[in-house]
Amino acid sequence: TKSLKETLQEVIPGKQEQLRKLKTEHAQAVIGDVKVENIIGGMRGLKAMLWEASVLDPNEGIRFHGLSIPDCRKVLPSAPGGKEIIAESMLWLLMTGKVPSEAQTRQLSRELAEKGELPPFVEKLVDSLPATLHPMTQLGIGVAALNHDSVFQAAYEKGIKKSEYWTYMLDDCLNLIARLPALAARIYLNVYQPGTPLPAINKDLDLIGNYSTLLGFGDNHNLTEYLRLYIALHGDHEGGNASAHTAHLVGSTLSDPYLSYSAALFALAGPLHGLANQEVLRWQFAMQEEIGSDVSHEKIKEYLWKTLKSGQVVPGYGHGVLRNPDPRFIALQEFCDARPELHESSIIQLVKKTSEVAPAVLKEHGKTKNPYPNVDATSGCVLYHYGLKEFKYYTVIFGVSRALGALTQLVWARALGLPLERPKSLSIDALEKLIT
Ligand code: CMX
Repeated sequence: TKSLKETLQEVIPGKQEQLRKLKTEHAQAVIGDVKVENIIGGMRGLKAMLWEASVLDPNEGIRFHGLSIPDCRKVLPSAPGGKEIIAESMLWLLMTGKVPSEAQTRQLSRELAEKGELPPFVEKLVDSLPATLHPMTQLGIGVAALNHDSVFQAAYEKGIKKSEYWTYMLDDCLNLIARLPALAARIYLNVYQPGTPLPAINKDLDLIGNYSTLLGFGDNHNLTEYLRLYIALHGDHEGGNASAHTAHLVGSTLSDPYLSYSAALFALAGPLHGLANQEVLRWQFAMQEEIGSDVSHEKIKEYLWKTLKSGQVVPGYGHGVLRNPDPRFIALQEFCDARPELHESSIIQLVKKTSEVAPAVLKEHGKTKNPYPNVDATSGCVLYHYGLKEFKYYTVIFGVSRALGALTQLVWARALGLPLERPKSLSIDALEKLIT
């Protein structure tokens, strides 16, 4: 059975050659214009980044190396006794472009479990943080501190060839992914169940099986399966989203993966990005409190208008690229539809009913280019139903997941020798001069 590193070693030369050809034969090819609206509009739509693992089509949604979410759910190995995609099989696909065998998936699970313990000084550091500090801030601090053991940084200091960068990057990336469950679970217990000891990592479990166990939900098979799916689906969403882009930008300075991903987490912690899943639950519960138990489409509509008229965004709706319902939203809805116990959940039903009403209201409101739900509209309510009720923690789970894609790209960026990212900025005066 070939390991992830061995498989990458085989795949990388072909990609390097593909890129070399592109550079030598087509470096001057024009693939788009830069408009003033791109510069003042958050670079929306500007094709300006290389990102290998996934491409987002505005209408169809995400594809990971060409595979749609339904394709992935069919072909990617799950955990023993489970049905959903797991982080390891998604990571393997993102990294190599290939579907791993069952044996390769298990081997990667074991490798990650063996690397999963936190250094004692990071445990102490995280334990010293106040429980009132937002869990995302705690996660970013913990991830940054893990750079103490960066093999890339140590090797760079000794002096290594550019062609070797990616191997050290890969070691760091796998170490970081392996340690995220223990770090994220420690934060959860410190904040919500102080004094509860963290169980040891089980070497026979997959990464998210362990995460669920460390959180205290090891016996909750439904939640564990949901976490597996959630984390696999949130793994990558091409390169331009704020968290992935941040990791890429910081990594382009040859900052190690810990520092790069820590920065990415602080981008994910914004309410227009990853924090939206926390916001959705807060907002849906406020809606439930206001409209009471008699939940009708009409009452939801009134509440939506109230939110919009007060100048706030409707969390969980709209997207920078997507122009249709998010296939990740659809996959999580399908997860709910397939489980009768979830049909009884008032919060899951409220989220579903809201998704039936909100697109028409947002269309009438007329501002957003995409009136449909994104993944954050539904990701939290299932966690809530299955007992993980602390919604300030939800973005941490997103943070455990997004490492899969953002760190994959760091490995590839170094394997492909991508340079320091440094776009040109202009002042308003300079922009005006260019126009006239
Ligand atoms: N509710 C109300 N207004 C919205 C809206 C929503 N859900 N989505 C977009 N708009 C508004 C924008 O605020 C903007 O208003 P202004 O012209 O006054 O600035 C206008 O519609 C046009 O925005 P857009 O081009 O359609 O969307 P953007 O690419 O600028 O922003 C996003 C995308 C996600 C930030 C935005 O849709 C939003 O704020 N959604 C709610 C928060 C959310 O769910 N974020 C999670 C996204 C997924 C993720 O990253 O996790």
